[in-house]
Amino acid sequence: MGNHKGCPYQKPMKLGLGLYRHMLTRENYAFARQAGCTHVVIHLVDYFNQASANPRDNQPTGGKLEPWGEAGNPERLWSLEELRRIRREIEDAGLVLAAIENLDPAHWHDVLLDGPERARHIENVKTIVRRMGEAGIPILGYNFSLAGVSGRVSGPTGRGGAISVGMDGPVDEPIPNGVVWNMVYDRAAPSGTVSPVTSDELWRRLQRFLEEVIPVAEQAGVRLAAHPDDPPLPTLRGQPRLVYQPYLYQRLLDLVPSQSNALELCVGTLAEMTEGNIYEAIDQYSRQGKIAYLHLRNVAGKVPHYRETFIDEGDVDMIRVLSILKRNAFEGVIIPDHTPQMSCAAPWHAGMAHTLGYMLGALARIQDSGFGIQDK
Ligand SMILES: [Mn+2]
Repeated sequence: MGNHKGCPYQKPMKLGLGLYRHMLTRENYAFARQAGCTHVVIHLVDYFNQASANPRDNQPTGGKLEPWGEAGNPERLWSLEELRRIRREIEDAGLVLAAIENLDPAHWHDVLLDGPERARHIENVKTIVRRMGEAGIPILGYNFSLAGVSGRVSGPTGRGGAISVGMDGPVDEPIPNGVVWNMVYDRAAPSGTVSPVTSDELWRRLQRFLEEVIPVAEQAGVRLAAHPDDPPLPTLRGQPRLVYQPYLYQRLLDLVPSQSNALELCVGTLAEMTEGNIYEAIDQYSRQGKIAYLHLRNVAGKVPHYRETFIDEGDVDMIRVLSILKRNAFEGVIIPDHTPQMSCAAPWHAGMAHTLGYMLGALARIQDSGFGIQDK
């Protein structure tokens, strides 16, 4: 980390690609390399499991209120052997495995819900963190959220009629029992809905989680990286949200100060927030060396009315974002978050290739020009 502003020996930022579980194939690793990536971030949760409303060629969308899909096997944690195998396959393809993004609700739902299996679920998270350390995977992205990514709408709202997602006002339907963070973890749950909790209670759950897991992460050489609440509303489906304004990231960091308590900073989600300033937020958190890795996407509007856009349009000046990161000596991985779907046989891949090409150009401009050092 360190804070060597303008140091001529500063390492460049790294370009990566996020791949969903069903995309962990040699073909997609080759695609990442061809598009100029050196790193990948992988998802091991299958968001698309048993979900007809959630096509595999798009980011996980679901319906406005329907969950993405079914959570994994609660009895089967990701094994050390599996983690090592995936890392080896990625390295054989000439790439570096930078991070695993997201925990499976099957393994930790009662940490989020403070349910009867909490003690076992905290041990699950610790076990996963230890195994990641042993497998040499340095970052675990997570999202401490009950409602997750609900309430978005999908339609041809992108440039040229590209299918994109956004929000058309808040959604207040409560979460059904057996569902948390967009996924069904118990098909047989009794009917009814998850009782609302207070914001203070949810912050206490997060604090307890960090106090128990961060020491294990420090020992394992793994950084936990928190994604903000997307969409960033103060409440969603009757439940509180944690990081729905830029300053709330600092509250999360200050709960347990540690190099292992870090951020999966999502530029799109921060830009959707109603307060603060995206550039000041990126400066604040990159200056502290707290960004483990970064999601990059553009957006037009703010909650509860916004649309995800292509990277080269929308409200956020990406060159300015990258300049701030360079100035603060950010040496981590940047991945495209999601993009609108392009009209062709491979809508997801085309959107990613477009974004990665833009980012290569932007990074070349930043690296060569000394732009970041001058941008005060
Ligand atoms: Mn994101």
